[in-house]
Amino acid sequence: MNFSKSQQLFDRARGVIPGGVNSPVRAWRGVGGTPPFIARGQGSHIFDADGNEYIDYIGSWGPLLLGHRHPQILAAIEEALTRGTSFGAPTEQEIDLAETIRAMVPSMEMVRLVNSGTEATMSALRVARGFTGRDITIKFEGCYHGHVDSLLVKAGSGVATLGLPDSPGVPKGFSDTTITVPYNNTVAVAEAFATHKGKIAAVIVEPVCGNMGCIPPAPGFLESLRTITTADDTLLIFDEVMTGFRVAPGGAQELYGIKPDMTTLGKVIGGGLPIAAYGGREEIMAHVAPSGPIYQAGTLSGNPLAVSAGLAMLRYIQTHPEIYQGFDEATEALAASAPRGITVNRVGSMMTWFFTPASVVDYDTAKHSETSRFKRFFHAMIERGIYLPPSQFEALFVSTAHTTEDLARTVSAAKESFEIANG
Ligand code: KE4
Repeated sequence: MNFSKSQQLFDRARGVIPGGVNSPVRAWRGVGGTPPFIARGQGSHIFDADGNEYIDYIGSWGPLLLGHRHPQILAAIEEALTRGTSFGAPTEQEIDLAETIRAMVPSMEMVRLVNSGTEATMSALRVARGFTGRDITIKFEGCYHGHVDSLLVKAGSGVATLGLPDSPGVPKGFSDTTITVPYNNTVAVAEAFATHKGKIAAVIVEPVCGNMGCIPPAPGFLESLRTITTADDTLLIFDEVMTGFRVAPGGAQELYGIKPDMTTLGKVIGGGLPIAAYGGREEIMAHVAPSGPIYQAGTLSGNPLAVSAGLAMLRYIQTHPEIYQGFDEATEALAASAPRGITVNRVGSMMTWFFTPASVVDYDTAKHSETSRFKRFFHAMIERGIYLPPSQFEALFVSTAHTTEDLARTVSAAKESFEIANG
């Protein structure tokens, strides 16, 4: 494949944008090489500046459940455009979207719209601390909740460890109140609660992890989080920015039957436009300004274009519940292409091929993956026109736009690429 135009653009971009990208993972640091600069997308395919065509399994990192340029999403945005782009004032469509979210995710009795997943998780944590009057929060190693200062934390070794900042610029005071424990480890969570009884404001968790690669919750893990948080009046926050509307119409909380106290959403609810949300029990959300004292605000929160795209997306999901069966079948076909020695984790249409024979249940086991083999696999797939997340520690996404031909081509390319990776 020829990447010369992308190379020129990448050189130019690095002169004015840090690393040449507006989000680090896009720079291909995890796999090396030049990231294609994308010119356009259509359905399940994207086209780069050199005219190369790919089957797209990133889907903008999750938002494009229906693929690129779905006609109903485009029509909604075009209709909204006839009325303007932004007002900084309440609109009827924001109520429609909040009511639709509540109908699909009933634990979200009240909803606040924001502009990114990071804003949603940052705000949810602030509300949890303000509501409980406590400062400590628990997160899980390998889970990513956006670039919130207090969540950019790398645990010390062991469990129930108060975290250390994982990024320069995060004052130690911010991370001092964050405990990081291994995912799927209920003993570690219990130890943290025993050590900090009555002081933990919230546990925030990806109910299906996507940010260390796809890792499902172990049987009983989410139930144990629900039990232990309830017992200590701690709020359970499901970060469903990635899983919301993707693993089921009502997200992971519907799939696993667990009712969190708060939920964060993003990605899919905007259909590709910038929007996110947080919400939960009315008694909690009543504390959010201006109805309560916990401040949170945003110039473009509830933006009419993003809201219109989100409404079209959610209404499509509501009227096409069969897509989830389709996701299972399509993604299972990809999963089945993995040879011995590759561990596949999949929940619905999110999936990861881990280059390790051992089961992957948390960050430590995910890190056993041989990233050198993943890199060879990744580049072999790109050469065959298959566009995967450029990291072993990300999930790929299947959309309704992926055809049986796309999947057959991908399976065939994967078989060749696994050979090359293992060669
Ligand atoms: P944003 O601030 O990027 O909209 O959302 C942050 C976030 C919060 N919670 C979860 C579970 C998430 O997966 C994310 C963002 N996901 C990454 C993909 N691993 C976004 C890709 C990127 O950082 O460019």
